Amino acid sequence: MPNSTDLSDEFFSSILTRFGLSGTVVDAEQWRSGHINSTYCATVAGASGAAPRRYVVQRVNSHVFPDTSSLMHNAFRVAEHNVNRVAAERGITPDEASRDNVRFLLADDGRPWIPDPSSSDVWRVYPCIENVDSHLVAASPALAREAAMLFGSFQNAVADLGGERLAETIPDFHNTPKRFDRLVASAEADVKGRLAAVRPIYEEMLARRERGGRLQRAYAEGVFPERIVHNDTKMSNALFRHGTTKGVCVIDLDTVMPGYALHDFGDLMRTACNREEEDTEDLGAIRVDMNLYEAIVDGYVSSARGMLRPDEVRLLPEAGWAMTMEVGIRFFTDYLDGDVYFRIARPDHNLIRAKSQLTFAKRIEEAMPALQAIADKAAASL
Ligand code: GN1
Ligand code: MG
Repeated sequence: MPNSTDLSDEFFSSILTRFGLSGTVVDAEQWRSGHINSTYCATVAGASGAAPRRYVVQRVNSHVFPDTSSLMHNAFRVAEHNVNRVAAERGITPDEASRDNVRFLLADDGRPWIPDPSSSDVWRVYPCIENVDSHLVAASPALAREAAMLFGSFQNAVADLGGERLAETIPDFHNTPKRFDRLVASAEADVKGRLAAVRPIYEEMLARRERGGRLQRAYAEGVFPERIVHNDTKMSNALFRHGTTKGVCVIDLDTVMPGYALHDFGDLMRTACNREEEDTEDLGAIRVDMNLYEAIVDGYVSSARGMLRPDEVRLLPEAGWAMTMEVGIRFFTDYLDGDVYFRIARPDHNLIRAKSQLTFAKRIEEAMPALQAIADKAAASL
């Protein structure tokens, strides 16, 4: 049966065979949600009457992740730890837990990835988590709360990962001051000559540079410790049981690294408290939905309660601001650089994304007293 992707059934077969799946590939589709890696879902026919099974087959972008081997080493360790933890908590086997949690398959050489035949990218495979939905934005406080609980529980689950410190596969990933430095360098280089037309946005971003270092300063002062965190906690990386608001698991373990728990809350706030999508052009519709915000504070603080310090919880709204600004300046920097990092669907896509994020950051600034009051109350309840 022809599949709808740019790759043939035979290509998917050749990959899946290396992961011990020799059945016939009967269908494949591409999932286009991420901005970096390429994700496909391949259906493999079951042997003699067994039901077909679907597998997520992902190509990891080696331009963004030059050290793909460390990335997969991190992601594999974390996924195994999480699956074992969930299995122990629910009294089920790790295999059963992997139905509802990411668990990478091992290839025939014992590694959880294989090289792409014609590039420095790598391929990995995990059984598809079935009967789930993902959402780009949170349609209700129930969904937002549940997403926050999934990310908080994930932080809890990986907090006791033993062994060596996880590799920093993208150094300074959420170092907002360095992201500002790179923005300035790109504006000075202006390789595509795009700056002149968008200088007011650049100026508005630069005016926020000092504030961009608040979390790093708090960390340096010992307000909160480094932890193992997910680092890409957008709403769409939380899965829900199909048709319900019941959380199933978090996906996308590419950037699990040592970092700040606050950044995980912040990136969720960026995507779950704004009812408009990341690339909306309707800037006037962007606002902070206080009901969604209250829901994620409640969900996150209740699920990560044992780990969090009161002074850390007081910084939750600042983290939402920081992650929104940071992602905004990363989109803008990429626009100035000529769109070399984030995948785009139209020429000004990164500029549109940057404008929406800057707008949401401004709405957070205006809402800050109300946001802070809710965080302070949660901190006092610890
Ligand atoms: C990228 O590819 P995706 O959608 O999982 C990016 C995140 C950004 C996000 C913005 C490795 O994530 O940091 O927050 O786009 N991932 C990387 O939507 O840079
Ligand atoms: Mg990601």
